[in-house]
Amino acid sequence: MKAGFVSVLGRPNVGKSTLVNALLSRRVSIVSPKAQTTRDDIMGIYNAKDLQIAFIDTPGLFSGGETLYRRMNRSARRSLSGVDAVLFLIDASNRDLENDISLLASIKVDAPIFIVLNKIDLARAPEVIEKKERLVKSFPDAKVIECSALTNFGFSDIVSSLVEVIPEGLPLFPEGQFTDRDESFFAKETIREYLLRFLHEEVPHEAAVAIKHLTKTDDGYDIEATVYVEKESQKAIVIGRGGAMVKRISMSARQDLEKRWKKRVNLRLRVEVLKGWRESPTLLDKLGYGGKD
Ligand SMILES: Nc1nc2c(ncn2[C@@H]2O[C@H](COP(=O)(O)OP(=O)(O)OP(=O)(O)O)[C@@H](O)[C@H]2O)c(=O)[nH]1
Ligand SMILES: [Mg+2]
Repeated sequence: MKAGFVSVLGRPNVGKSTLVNALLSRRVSIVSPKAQTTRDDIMGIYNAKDLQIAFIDTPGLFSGGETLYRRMNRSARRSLSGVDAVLFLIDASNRDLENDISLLASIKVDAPIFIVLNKIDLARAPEVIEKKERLVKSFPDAKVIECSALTNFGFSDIVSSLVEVIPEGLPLFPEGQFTDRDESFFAKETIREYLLRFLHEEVPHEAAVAIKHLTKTDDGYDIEATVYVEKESQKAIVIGRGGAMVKRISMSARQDLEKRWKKRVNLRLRVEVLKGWRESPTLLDKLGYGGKD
């Protein structure tokens, strides 16, 4: 039996969460077309015959000014401690390879790094060849794997490469466990997923979700949650005309959670202004983002 931890790193929007979900055939992490979707490390535990891999999906690495973004970066870099391997994802369809290269060069880790050229379905062959040549020049020891998290292309290559470096050992988690996160986390992230889906860039990026109360009832869950935004104008947008938008978000999140848990869910969603939450270490602690500075 082999068992180990693998950190999944890369710039925002390269497909880290999509890849972890697809490898597990399960939605552990939220996905959206917008950058900075993932804000916390989240584990997706992959089980196969004689093999267990705990993938750590991380927030996209980038240099943003706010305390929230510094904490997201730190959370991603922290995931590297004690890992057996790193999957460093690059968007194969993106022209901006030099940014990925300098980011990868800045990663200090005592474990093998596999470069995964994701979104290969969107890239043209000559583009892929050129990118691979450039990567091999910069990182002669790293293996480059072509992949499409959307079509499951390259997955056997990823798993067999990891198997070579993951140590022999007992399972790290019981077989039925597929994540390290609890129901409150999934409720919070599901609400964020619909904020990201239904609203323009600025609003979901400046919004946080807190689960105020989650209890198990006879037939399901009773949840009370608050969406915090930075400004009154954003509050009005999230609520929508006559409450239409907040209703749409809470109904979609409720149906999604009911499907996930196969239980009835009662969800009450409020919207409040919490000015400066992305800059305040105390508020970030309260909202569960990223530990101490
Ligand atoms: N065409 C294509 N799209 C992909 C692929 N992988 C991911 N995507 C899309 O890319 C977008 C971003 O995917 P995510 O999985 O949220 O990316 P991420 O790296 O986790 O992003 P952050 O959490 O913001 O750092 C989504 O719209 C995905 O559907 C792929 O292999 N091919
Ligand atoms: Mg993500």
